[in-house]
Amino acid sequence: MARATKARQPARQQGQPGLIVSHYGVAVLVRFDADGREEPVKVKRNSDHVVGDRVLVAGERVSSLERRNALRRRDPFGKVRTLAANLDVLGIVVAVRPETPPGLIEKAVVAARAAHMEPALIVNKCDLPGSEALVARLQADFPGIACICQVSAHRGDGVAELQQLLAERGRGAFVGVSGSGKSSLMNTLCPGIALETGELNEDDHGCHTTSVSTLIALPSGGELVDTPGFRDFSPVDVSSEEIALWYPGLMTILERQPCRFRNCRHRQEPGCAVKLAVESGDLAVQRYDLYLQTLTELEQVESAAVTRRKGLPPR
Ligand SMILES: Nc1nc2c(ncn2[C@@H]2O[C@H](COP(=O)(O)OP(=O)(O)O)[C@@H](O)[C@H]2O)c(=O)[nH]1
Ligand SMILES: [Mg+2]
Ligand SMILES: [Zn+2]
Repeated sequence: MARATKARQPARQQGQPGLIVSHYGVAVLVRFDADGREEPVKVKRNSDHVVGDRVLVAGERVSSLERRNALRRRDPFGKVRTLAANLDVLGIVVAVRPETPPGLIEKAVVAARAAHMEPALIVNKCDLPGSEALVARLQADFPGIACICQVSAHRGDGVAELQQLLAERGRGAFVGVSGSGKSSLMNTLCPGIALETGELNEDDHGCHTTSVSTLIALPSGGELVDTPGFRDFSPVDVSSEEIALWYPGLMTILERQPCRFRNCRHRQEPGCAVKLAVESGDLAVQRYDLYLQTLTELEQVESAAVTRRKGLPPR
């Protein structure tokens, strides 16, 4: 029956334009441009549709329109998963407790810049002692980041600033280690959504069929994407060759003074502006080491991908 109906549909059916505002794994909720009506539409479990995608819906068929950008991550099995599309701001949420592992902010900044999203550093829990020192350290370490906000989801400090940022920029998403306060911040920004906070284990989420990702319209303007399991972070769309161009600290050096070789990876190459900056103290050794670590990780991922493509057994 269904097939017969399908066959009768005109081949060039255009479909109705809309926006994916929620994803339930096997269905998406589409908000139609024409009248703002929201309707669920079934999709295949592994279809690449994500929240933030502009789509055309024709009957049961959902086709995504071209994306401006997408936030993607590699899961623990090496598979790349798209989390959200068409974002303007990536809010990197950190706090004095739990500590953010070294290099994670850098990776998130690289991912944001490479995808043309504005990276913003959001220092949450500024009600806790030690926050001032953390902010000072981040300001010194990330002079290239225009927006470093101090907030407290509990006390409400800085929330107005964050609201203004999102209202001005448009659509944002939060990344950061589990426990940094991403859900608490969203609850503060959008009272009434009542996201679970606290001790829940984010790792569980991805495996469950109920895993939902939603676009939340903020009363103060702008939107936030709430995606479960948004913490472990490695840039996906950046190659080992170009990572330095976006890397905090290295980016400014390379803008000022390119290396002798165009494809310099800044390890041992002669005429390397980055090595020179390390030697002269312009670039902190710790920062340089974090870069090398991320570079090596990325090279390993790339060579594993080549091995898979060639069907060779992994090394
Ligand atoms: N002191 C303090 N604790 C906070 C603040 N925001 C969140 N928390 C606490 O930090 C824990 C983790 O918060 P949650 O929002 O679940 O973090 P998520 O894992 O990043 O979503 C919870 O126990 C929150 O109550 C804050 O501004 N100040
Ligand atoms: Mg959470
Ligand atoms: Zn170099």
